[in-house]
Amino acid sequence: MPVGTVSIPRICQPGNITVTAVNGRVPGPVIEAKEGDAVVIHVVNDSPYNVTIHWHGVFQRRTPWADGPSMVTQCPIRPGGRYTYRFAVAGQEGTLWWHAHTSFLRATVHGALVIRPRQAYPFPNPDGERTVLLGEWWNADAVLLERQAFLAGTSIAPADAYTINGNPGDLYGNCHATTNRGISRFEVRRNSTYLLRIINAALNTQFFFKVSGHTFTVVAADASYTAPYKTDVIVLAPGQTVDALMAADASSPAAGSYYMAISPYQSAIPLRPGSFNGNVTTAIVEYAGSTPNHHSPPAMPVVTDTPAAHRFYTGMTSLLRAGSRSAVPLAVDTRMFVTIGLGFSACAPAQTSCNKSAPVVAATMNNQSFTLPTAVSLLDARFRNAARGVYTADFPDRPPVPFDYANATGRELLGAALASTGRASTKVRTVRYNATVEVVLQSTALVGRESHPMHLHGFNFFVLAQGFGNYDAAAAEEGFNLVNPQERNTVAVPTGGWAVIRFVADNPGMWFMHCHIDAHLSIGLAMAFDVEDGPTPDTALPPPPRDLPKC
Ligand SMILES: [Cu+2]
Repeated sequence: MPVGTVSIPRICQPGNITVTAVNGRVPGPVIEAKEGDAVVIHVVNDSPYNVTIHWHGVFQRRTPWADGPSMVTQCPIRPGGRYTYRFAVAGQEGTLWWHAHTSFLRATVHGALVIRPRQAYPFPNPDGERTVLLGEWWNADAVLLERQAFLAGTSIAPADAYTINGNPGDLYGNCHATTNRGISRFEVRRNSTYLLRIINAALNTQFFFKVSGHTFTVVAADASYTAPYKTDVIVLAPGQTVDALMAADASSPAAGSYYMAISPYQSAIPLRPGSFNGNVTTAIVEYAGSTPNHHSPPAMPVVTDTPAAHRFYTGMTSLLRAGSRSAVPLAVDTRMFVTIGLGFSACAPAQTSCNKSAPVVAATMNNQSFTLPTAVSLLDARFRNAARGVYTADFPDRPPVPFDYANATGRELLGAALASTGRASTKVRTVRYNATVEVVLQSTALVGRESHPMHLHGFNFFVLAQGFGNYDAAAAEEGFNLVNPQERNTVAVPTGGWAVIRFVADNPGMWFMHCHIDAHLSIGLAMAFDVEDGPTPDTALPPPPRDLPKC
């Protein structure tokens, strides 16, 4: 996979823009595999930036050096350098994706990773499949935008457009007459059923997804099969995927084509005007042999429709196959209660254009604002038993000061109760091999309520329960789904609420857990699990591959 510089037309503005992309295209190539395949990908960095590639959702069992997050499992591939990622996609089927895991590079460096089953799908075989990759586009180099925002201690501007398979569609703003990027088209045959593999590759935005005149049956999320779930709206947070069957059986025979559309779900409370792009992005579903004559676009939920998002996010359950039992581990070894959210901190010395007299926004988990090491990766430091000066193993199991998480706001409280909010540190939580880990993710309201899509590397987790307000263990445990909870790699924790996840730490390595909103990851909404070695040679951390990039 060559990563290089490419000139691409701006959206809604004349001229081209230079961005970094794989194979010269945004999105990049679809990687197709069968369950159990060994995957070998040579990444050649012809770009001016440091690059790593993360294989989002791949367990990386026995291959922790191939996971990809920069300075967590590897040093970046320098300009002119190369690295070969080798891993297996075993015990996983469905739609995943790959993306750069350095800075904001994933705005343009991403693509689908499709894993098909060896045998049959656990649902009627579709007549066709379509990959639908949702993105966010800036008419600027996102890496430079992120750099400027960091130096100034501000947030990056909203995207200039949302895209479906790289295109903004024909309703974008008032500029469709001048847009020099097109509209994506999906041809279908009447009375056929299609498997849509939908991926939210956007950096900072959750999406509502609809197709005019059609409904869906969701069959998988994050490459885990779900019980068939019927809906006319699909919701995806950054990092998430949904596989949905769509029957091409639109009732209006006069129409030959229908709009597919995405619109933003903005969970922030309060929602600041100007903090997001409200545009609807479209594509066309076209019936073969008919005259294109698209219906009006679907009625999208309003941008703040949290009930619609919550209905979808909580409506799915995992697919229990005949004769199989629930895989949810019942005995918990390690319990954590982790606050997630935004706070304030002082400008860091490296933020050279920051207003030193005003606080800047920082993000924390249990009051710790994560900062990446600079000299050596976490995994390398662990492998060499050389954590000193790189990370500490004291990520706390609770916040330092309990408070009214979902309601308390204001700087006085931040100052009084959270004196250390935003203090940058590199803390991991060490976990015994094979331990069952339960984490309550509790979102805070200090700066504003917001839904944070929390992503765990190296594992899927079961989502046992989700809710709004402060977590109440006694009440919540009554409602735990221990029978068929959805299994995911990214959960959108409800805005001003909580989610309970559980996973078995049976994969030794350093596994990043972080908000998949890049604007929050870059200011510290992250931590890592250090999963210890097991008792046998094949449950121990393997040595790094010879071509692992050096710092
Ligand atoms: Cu977040």
